[in-house]
Amino acid sequence: MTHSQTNHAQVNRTTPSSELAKIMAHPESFRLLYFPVEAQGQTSRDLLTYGGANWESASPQNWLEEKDKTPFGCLPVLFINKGDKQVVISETHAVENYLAKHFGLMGDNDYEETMIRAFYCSSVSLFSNFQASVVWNMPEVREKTLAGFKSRQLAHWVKTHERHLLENGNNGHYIGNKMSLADIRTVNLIRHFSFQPYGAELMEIISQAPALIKLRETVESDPKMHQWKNSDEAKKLADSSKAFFANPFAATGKPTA
Ligand SMILES: N[C@@H](CCC(=O)N[C@@H](CS)C(=O)NCC(=O)O)C(=O)O
Repeated sequence: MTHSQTNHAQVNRTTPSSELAKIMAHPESFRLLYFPVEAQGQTSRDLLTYGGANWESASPQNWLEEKDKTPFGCLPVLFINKGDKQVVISETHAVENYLAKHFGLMGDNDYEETMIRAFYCSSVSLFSNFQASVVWNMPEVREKTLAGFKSRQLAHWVKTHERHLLENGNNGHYIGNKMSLADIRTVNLIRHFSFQPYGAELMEIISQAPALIKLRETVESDPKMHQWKNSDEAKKLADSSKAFFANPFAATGKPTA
């Protein structure tokens, strides 16, 4: 097994950062290690697809054994390969930001980059809030927290994002007339909502925001994204996401108060 096939982080911290940066600037291939669902892995998979990278998706074979061999004991982890050299990075947002910058999805100037980060952070915050207050909350309180999430956080996010998208001309992008990290992350947030057992209630709210719907259609109809989303691998990830979120505690055990 070559280093690029293992799931272990073998970062040589004694290598000068300038050498590691060269690998990151001119990688030959990537390997994304994540569980076989969309969730926190999908934006990176989409970025690799959109960037036309030579990449493969991998899932842990025995997570409990592999956990401590990853940088932070959690996934996703991205392996960046060049020849026999490798850089390993982790933490979803660090990985996504690196990939987006590498593939030119962070705008054309400081203003655009900052705005892309702002839209991105807003969608990431909503995702985190949703995960903590609804998905991974105790099932007994979920009905109440879901109602609060829908009427407050989701409604507010939809209203403000709709306004920003309309201000940009309702062209299916947050900034200018081109794809960015924010576009891709928001579409994955909407997809994540749609995978939940109560997804129809969340999608009903989003369906009242035509500019957000247009954003989703624009991202998903990009030729590379369309091809990827219609691949057997991507369809399997969507199906297993729905199955996983039907009962997330089946995999982890129920939380205690
Ligand atoms: N702070 C990390 C959190 C990632 C995270 O929570 N990953 C989950 C899957 S979405 C995980 O690895 N869970 C398995 C575990 O914690 O053992 C990030 O943003 O990447």
